[in-house]
Amino acid sequence: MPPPLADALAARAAALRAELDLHAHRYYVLDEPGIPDSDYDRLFNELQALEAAHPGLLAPDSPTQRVGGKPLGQFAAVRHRLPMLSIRTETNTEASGAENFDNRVRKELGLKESDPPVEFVAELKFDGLAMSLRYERGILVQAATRGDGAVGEDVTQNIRTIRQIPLRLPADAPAVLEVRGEVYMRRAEFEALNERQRAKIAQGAKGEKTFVNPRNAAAGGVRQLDPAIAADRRLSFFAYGVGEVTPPEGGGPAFETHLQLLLTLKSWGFPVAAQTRLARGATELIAFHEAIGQQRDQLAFDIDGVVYKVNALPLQRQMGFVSREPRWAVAHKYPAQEQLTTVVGIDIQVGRTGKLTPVAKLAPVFVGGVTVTNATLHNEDEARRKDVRLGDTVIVRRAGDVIPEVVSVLLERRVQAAAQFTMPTQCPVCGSDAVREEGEADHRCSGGLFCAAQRKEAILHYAHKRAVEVDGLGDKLVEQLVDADVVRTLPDLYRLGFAALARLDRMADKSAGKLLAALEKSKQTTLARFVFGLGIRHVGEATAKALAGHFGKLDSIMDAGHGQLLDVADVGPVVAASIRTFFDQPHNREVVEQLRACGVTWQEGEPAVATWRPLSGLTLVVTGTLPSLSRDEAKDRIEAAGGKAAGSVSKKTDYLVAGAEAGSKLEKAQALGVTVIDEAAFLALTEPPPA
Ligand code: 5U1
Repeated sequence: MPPPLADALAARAAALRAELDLHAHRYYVLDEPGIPDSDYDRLFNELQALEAAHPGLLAPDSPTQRVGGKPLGQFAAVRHRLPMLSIRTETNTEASGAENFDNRVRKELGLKESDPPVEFVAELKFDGLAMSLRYERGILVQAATRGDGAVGEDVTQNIRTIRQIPLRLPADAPAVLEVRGEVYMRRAEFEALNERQRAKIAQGAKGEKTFVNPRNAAAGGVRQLDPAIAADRRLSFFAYGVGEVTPPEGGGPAFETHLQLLLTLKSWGFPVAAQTRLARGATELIAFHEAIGQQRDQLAFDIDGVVYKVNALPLQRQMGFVSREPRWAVAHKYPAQEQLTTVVGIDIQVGRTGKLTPVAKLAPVFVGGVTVTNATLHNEDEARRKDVRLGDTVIVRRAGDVIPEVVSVLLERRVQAAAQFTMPTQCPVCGSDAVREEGEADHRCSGGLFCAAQRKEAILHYAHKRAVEVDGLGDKLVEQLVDADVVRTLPDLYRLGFAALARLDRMADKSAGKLLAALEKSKQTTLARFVFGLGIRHVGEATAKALAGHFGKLDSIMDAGHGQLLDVADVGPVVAASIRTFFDQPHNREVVEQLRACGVTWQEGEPAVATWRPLSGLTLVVTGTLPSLSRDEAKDRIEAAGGKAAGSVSKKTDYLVAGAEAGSKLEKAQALGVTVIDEAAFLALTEPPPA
């Protein structure tokens, strides 16, 4: 006989829940998805529809109920049945930190030197917030923060949104089980959250902010009264211990060791960090501390140390605890990766490629294992986004070998109203214009060869075998020449004498002679090699060849306008602007003249047959009714002559072609001083030459 309908629906709901729980565990805890997202969504939707149609089937442990709750007015207080202990911290970050703990344990246990090593469990110390999860008859009934260890806050609604935390446990779980662990945020989720926050701020959302680190974002998420906001933080959880445990009638698993306990928690669906290990004696603790220290920056989440625990539970009980800290456990820290310090200045550093980087000068601070006095602010936009100012208190971060950076400013500690940061308009090293090209984040010094900061790079580039080629002028030698101030600009290379060279370290007479001969040889070059050798930004070998072929003469390249440069195959607006900026700097022209004066020569040629592009680089707007041309015909003529046809008048408009009844565009052009021409003048301008 088929089961009554109600039973069949309840059975289907139970089957769907079991299947969804299984796949959520595989996905969120084991990181091994078993079905595609779309299949999961289909099962989820079916369960949701079933529960909506039959509210009697709804259950608090249903996966559909993770974000079910309404915003709270405040959190209720929770008295922990067993206190939530904290952990003693070993701040000695060296290997001896582990030895100290091992010695203490051995002493407490009355072990002699000849006794075997103590068995420990070594775990990660997650940088999150401690949580106690209470399950009664297998159902999550309460999640509470540590608070003062005796009384915490009931944050169950928010914790239910964490997909890694089971809402229901398998049948072999104890009647009452409190799982202790850490709620944290994965780094990728933290970055994504801040990305979303930045987008909201950019759109003018009020009261939004970015978060300083994953721990703050996680703690803030747990303390949200609205569970929808907590859900949006996509928090995670690791289990590392238990509180109250009441075995089911007939007894439950009797744990002998801490490791056994962790493995059992894992079997009940809780995430336990994969790095957890058994370690015998101080030597293995030290090895664990070192190994995890190496992996620390590659982990998907922040840790601030490792934890050692005596493995045998009877020994733990024997040792007990002092003032809320067990004697059988310790957190062995790593050097902090974040510290507070103050900004004593903001300098501009000029890199070897001319990039200008704002750098915060800091009151010395020990962070990430070294003393830090500088932190990069990357570029103008970053410096302004973080709004770092002189005198500010800032959080500095140094993770692994990464360059230290300012994470954020503590605005509440800003005492003096220093000015907002602005990028200088001139290179602080050579005084050339600092240029930020369209679409680029960085400012660059346009000084090129003239700028001391870029000199070594510029000389090496000039001497490269695909450029002017000075055989034997490698980086060590260039370094010496520049550091000894023997070579300041490229022409100085050709002024080097035998005596000056022979004075350099490791420079034998023979090598000096060889270099002088190579320099002499390099004077005979080609225009393309010379132009490439100048190191103009965006001008690679192919572009240099195209420029040489197109113009034939160096002076023509140096004097070409933006529009003329655009006529060269391979040259777009960015490259054209870069060439112009380079030759607009008097120092760069001076260097070129001096190189020529030193005897650097090449065969000049005729310009390539000029293509007819009289409107190259110019923008025209057509308005009103022209006597003979339609709008489209006029547009075609502009483009055929190499110009750009625009729809509206602006400061960038070069000509307005005005016909009858020209209206507001004519008025605007006149107001802006744009040249206005009639159709006759336009036809004359765009008349192609006779074939
Ligand atoms: N991995 C781990 N973290 N952690 C933090 N274990 C662990 N144990 C703790 C704490 C506060 O406390 C117990 C030793 C009581």
